[in-house]
Amino acid sequence: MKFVDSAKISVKAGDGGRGCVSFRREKFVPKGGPDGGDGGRGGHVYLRANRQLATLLDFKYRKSYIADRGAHGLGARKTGRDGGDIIIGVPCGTVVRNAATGEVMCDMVVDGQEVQIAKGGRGGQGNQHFATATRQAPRFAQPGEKGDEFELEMELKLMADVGLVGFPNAGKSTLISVLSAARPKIADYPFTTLVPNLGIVRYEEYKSFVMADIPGIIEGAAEGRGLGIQFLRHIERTKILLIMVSSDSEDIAAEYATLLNELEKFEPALLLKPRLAVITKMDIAPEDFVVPELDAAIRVIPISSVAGHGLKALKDELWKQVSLQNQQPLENAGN
Ligand SMILES: Nc1nc2c(ncn2[C@@H]2O[C@H](COP(=O)(O)OP(=O)(O)OP(=O)(O)O)[C@@H](O)[C@H]2O)c(=O)[nH]1
Ligand SMILES: [Mg+2]
Repeated sequence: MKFVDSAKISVKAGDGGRGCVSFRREKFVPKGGPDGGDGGRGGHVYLRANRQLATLLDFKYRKSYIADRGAHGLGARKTGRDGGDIIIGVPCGTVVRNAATGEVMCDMVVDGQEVQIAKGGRGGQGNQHFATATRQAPRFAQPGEKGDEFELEMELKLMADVGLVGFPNAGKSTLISVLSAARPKIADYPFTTLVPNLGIVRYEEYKSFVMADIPGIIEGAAEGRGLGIQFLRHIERTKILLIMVSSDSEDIAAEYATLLNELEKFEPALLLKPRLAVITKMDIAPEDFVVPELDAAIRVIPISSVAGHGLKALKDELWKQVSLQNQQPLENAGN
């Protein structure tokens, strides 16, 4: 599975229409005043995030997007028509850079987010505006302004909805392998996973969400122990965190607290995300195992990826949370 997808396109907003030079002509009025209308505005180019789109593949086939120019002004003070705007759909998670400078122009995050990426040129003023007491017959008008023009570099980062967080060996990769088509390496030694894996979890018919399996975290990860925590940036944008602790952990509550603590050291905002906890490997838990309460506000779901226990309840709960987040209104959508 490919996580980063990129494309380069050029966009050009429409130029403004020219202002018109014209003089009123009426029967019996030999020398009418200036009546040249203004040019229309050139079309803008917008980008709009669309969660139905999954890749940047379309841009391999079409690389150039040019909006119409504004129509030129006409006599009798008629303003030219504005050029039509263009809206280019991009998948959520597309970062857009100005190819010439490398500067990030926008980050398309939320479904429906719209950004004006290239501004159409203003129409020029017609000669009707330039008449003064001493210059009653201006024979000039303004040209239209140029529309913006950019080469854009787009990069799509597939955004995970759910990020798996746990100590090494907690069973993160095993969970993603039973819930999705992802086939990460699974082994009974710590730090099996070195790079994040993404998997698409199908839910009922037609529904799905993306899960990110990342390397294990240990106490002191923020100070560089284990694999460190830099890979936590892969879950910075997930909607939900799934905190995973194995049923054979020596102290489940302490392990849970350590994980939250390391998350907080990386980025305090991570703790503001909705989260769920699972106790994994319930198939090897002793008979008298009691599912602990970890945090008053969150649900703790016991599961076994190997035996398939609790997975339906987990998927139901994850879907519920993901769709709740999807319904959030546009906020922090960037510019
Ligand atoms: N009995 C049992 N073993 C499990 C279960 N889930 C995972 N394991 C085992 O636990 C070990 C670690 O599993 P992984 O899925 O690789 O764990 P991880 O959290 O991805 O580990 P790292 O990538 O090292 O962080 C493997 O030997 C798995 O077979 C489970 O539900 N029951
Ligand atoms: Mg793993």
